Amino acid sequence: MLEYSVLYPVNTISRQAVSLDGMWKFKIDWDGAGRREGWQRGLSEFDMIPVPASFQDFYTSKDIREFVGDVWYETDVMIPSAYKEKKIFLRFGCATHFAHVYVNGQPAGEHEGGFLPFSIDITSIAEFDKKNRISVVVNNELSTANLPCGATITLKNGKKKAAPYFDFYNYSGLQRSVNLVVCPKEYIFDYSTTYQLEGNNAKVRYQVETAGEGEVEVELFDADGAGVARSRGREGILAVDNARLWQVRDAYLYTMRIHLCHDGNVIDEYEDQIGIRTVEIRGTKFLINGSPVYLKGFGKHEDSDVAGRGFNMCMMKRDFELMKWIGANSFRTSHYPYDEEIYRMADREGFLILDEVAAVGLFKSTKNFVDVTNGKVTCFFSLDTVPELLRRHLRDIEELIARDKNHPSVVAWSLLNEPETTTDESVPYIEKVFGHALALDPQKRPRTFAEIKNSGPYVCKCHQFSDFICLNRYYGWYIKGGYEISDAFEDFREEMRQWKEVEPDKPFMFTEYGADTLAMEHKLPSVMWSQEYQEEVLEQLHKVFDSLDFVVGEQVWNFADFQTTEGIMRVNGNKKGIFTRQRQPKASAFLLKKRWESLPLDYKGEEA
Ligand code: CKX
Repeated sequence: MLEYSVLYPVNTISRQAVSLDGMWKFKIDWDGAGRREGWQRGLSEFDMIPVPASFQDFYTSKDIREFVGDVWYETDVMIPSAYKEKKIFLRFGCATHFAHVYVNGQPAGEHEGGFLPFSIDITSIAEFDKKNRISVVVNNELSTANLPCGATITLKNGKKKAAPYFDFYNYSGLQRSVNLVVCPKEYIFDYSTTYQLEGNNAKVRYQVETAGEGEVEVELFDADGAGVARSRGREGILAVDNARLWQVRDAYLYTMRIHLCHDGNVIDEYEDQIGIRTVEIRGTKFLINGSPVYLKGFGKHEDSDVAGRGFNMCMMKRDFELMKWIGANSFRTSHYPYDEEIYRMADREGFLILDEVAAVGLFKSTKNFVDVTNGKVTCFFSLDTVPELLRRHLRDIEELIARDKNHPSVVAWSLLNEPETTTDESVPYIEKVFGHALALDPQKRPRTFAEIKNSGPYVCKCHQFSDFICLNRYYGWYIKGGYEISDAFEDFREEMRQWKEVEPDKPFMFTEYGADTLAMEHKLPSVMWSQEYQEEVLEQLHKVFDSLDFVVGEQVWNFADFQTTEGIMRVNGNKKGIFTRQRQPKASAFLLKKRWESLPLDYKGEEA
């Protein structure tokens, strides 16, 4: 169990979430002097920047954009004496990638890993009826000892440079909301649910963890606010007659209200929305509520102009509208856990999420998008940083499942993206990762990882750990693009024939496929990078998917163009988006809309 509660911050009769979002003081620690000089005692000569946001794209200086090292943030918060008998936490939606937090100059806590929330108990150091200074030093250095993996190199001029082993920009900073969370001294720490469907009825099993003694009462309300079931105790069953299920693109949410009581008096109240649904893999089918579903959608990124990877509520809204317009029903949170608001929106809109931990770059290459296809072996799992990496990876999985386990939209865990799996050393590592997720998830959701071309059917030593197989395949792009495309598709069919031999009883999904395309580029007949070529690649690949009954999902790469490290293979970013970075459609958006609107939800589901 985590040492802090990661429950989403809510306001109830007993709890308050005070947003600390806004303009924060900001200072780049060019020479790494801040910790030594004690900048937590108050920043001087600072700038002001918005939180949440990545800091990189506000500035016109390349040195700031490319800065690697410590950056400092500071704000203050008035804590009234009315909170004296309460527990007071600082809750960060994330800090990318390492954070040390100080309150009034005193060390308050720290966190490793850049994409998950953490809470720091500041009850004993808070000063009442005064402004409390919150200082955070955030470090964005990459290494193979932390997720996502990469290196930090030093240039001849002494400046550091990020060398990611992954294909997205190393945006960093306080990229998600920060809250002061105030709750009673004895409080609800966590809860979880599992579901069992019985005809028209459902059993919702729950578990509540509390910090402190007291009795627990749980009540379930329907969408109109009418009470439908109640129970007492830290564990129990809520019996729901005529349960309305959470269905794909037809979400129904119940409100779960938890009370922690002393002698009949409510000490703490927590409220959340849950969806009643089951997830199961049976044979080669992926089932929601016992019925086969076909997943259509995207690998995405949290990425937008100016805010970078900072949570952008307007973009989130636009993205969901576009996904509905195009007929998608799912997405993968490639390549890291996204902001909590995105999962809440998916819960409401009925989207299926493959929830990915930030385990990307477990293949030692700064051009991994090429090397993961050409058979290169980097012996990643022989690196001496791997034990430390595994510790952090397991911890990230724990934090991910603690945060996301109650979202009906989360239907699978994606535990790695494109790791090297052809060496013996990869096996115990990946086995531990999979075992950990299974042990921690109360709902025992299916687990998977996204496999690269190098991890082919006869050479991958780890596919057996996946409950369903996810493939990232670029036939027609990294593999035999252009006029060779016909060979590419023959090779593709052959690879899938081999996969069926190796994994005959599992469903397969394509979690990446596509082609880079410049939104302004048209060419007849097509050439690579033109809009016409992207359409051709997708059309051909879809034909192969359609011919394979064990392929039960397609998530094209990528939803939108996104920022990457600069290089000769990237035109100011990765351009495989179906939409531009500004969220306007390329020609292939219309092709996908036509296809996805015509595919029934239970496509290929017949014999399940
Ligand atoms: N997959 C051959 C991981 C993504 C990249 C994508 C690409 C690669 C392809 C691997 O993060 O963006 O190169 O477009």
